[in-house]
Amino acid sequence: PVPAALNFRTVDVRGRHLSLAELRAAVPRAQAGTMADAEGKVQDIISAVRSRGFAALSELALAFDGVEQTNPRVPAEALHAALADLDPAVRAALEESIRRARRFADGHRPANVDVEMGDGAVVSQNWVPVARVGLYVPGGLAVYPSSVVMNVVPALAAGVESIALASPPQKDFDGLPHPTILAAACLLGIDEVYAIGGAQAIAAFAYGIPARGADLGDAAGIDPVDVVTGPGNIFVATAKRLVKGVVGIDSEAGTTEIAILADATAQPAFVAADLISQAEHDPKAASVLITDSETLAAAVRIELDRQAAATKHSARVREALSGPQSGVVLVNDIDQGIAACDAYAAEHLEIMTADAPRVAARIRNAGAIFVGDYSPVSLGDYCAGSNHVLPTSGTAAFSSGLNVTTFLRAIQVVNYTRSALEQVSGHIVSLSGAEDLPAHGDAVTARFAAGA
Ligand code: HSO
Ligand code: ZN
Repeated sequence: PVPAALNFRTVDVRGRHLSLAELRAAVPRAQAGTMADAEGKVQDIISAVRSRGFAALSELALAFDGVEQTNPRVPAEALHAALADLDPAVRAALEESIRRARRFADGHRPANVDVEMGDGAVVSQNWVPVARVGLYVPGGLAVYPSSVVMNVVPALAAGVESIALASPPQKDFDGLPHPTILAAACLLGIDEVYAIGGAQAIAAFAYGIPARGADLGDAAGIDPVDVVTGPGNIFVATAKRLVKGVVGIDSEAGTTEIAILADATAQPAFVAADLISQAEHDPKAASVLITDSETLAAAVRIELDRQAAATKHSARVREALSGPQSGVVLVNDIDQGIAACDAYAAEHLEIMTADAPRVAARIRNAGAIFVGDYSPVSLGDYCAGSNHVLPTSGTAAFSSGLNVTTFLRAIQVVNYTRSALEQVSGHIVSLSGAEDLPAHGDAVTARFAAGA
């Protein structure tokens, strides 16, 4: 039977001048409250993991993953065996992906600076890696060895010394994460890998898990980390939001989104294929087309119906495209299109317009931008060199995708000589007086008092 046409909805903002707030309200978006709904459940999981450690982890592995688990640590032999068994074509692809990600990471590591503020007055900014990180690799409807690359490569390039990785236990693989994930970890030299999924993995990393004694079957503990990164579903994104402050996080990289800004010059088949490629991740994934061309919108609809019916994960794709989070936004012109893109702040934004680089340069809010007909999101997902762990649900307006600086802190170092301090001492005394904090000024004048 031919499935009914997709319910890919239309939002028409043409002929109206909408403010940023109005545009934000108009663009397709998952129903508000989705994250709030998850929050209660996720908080319970975090509390259980904090208070009962390994015992809670094994209960959650049984409940969520259907796996009996006593110790989530993946044995080194399993990592090596997975790499030995890896399909050579997948290995070659991972190696190329790693090479490009490394090259890009090395290219954007920020340089330390020493700035001379005056004679004998130096202020430096040094980028220092955090000591330990916990990287999360999802494994629900799909398995994500590519996310191993995206998490690990920038952490290594930043100089992080201790790297732990978690991914959900799989019933079909003896309760270990998927073998391709283990192989990718092994390829990158990561040996601390845990079979822990979802919010419980984020909690285990944030708070650590105490070692278990011989009475309960020895297990080394999990040390808490400084930063947790990685993409995931709504539960993972919510868990990251809840532990933020206890640890650093990259961004809320939740259910995936693609927006495409296209005009009449775009290829409808490419546009549809790219919208479908991200809808394939999750029935809640968002695929949004923003265009000033009704003709293109109509042609894309035809392509979507055709391609969505034929694709492997048709049911999931159709659900994602028919949800309130997906649809086409009809705009007056490219200027209003750019405003709509900024209001939406997509995780991934493709530009398929005339003079795409110029249009791309005008975008302010996006996790990553893909320019022209030959830079699809799936290139970035696997092999561009860019990162695919990116801010979702509008958080691209204030946060960045995973990159080397995610794992670095900028430490400012102040080094003034006696005479350099003396030069500004009067100003310090004035300001300390103005703030009624005279001891601040005294700390300076004490150094220049007779006999000092
Ligand atoms: N598009 C996803 C990443 C991914 N796609 C991994 C395929 N594998 C979120 O950026
Ligand atoms: Zn993807």
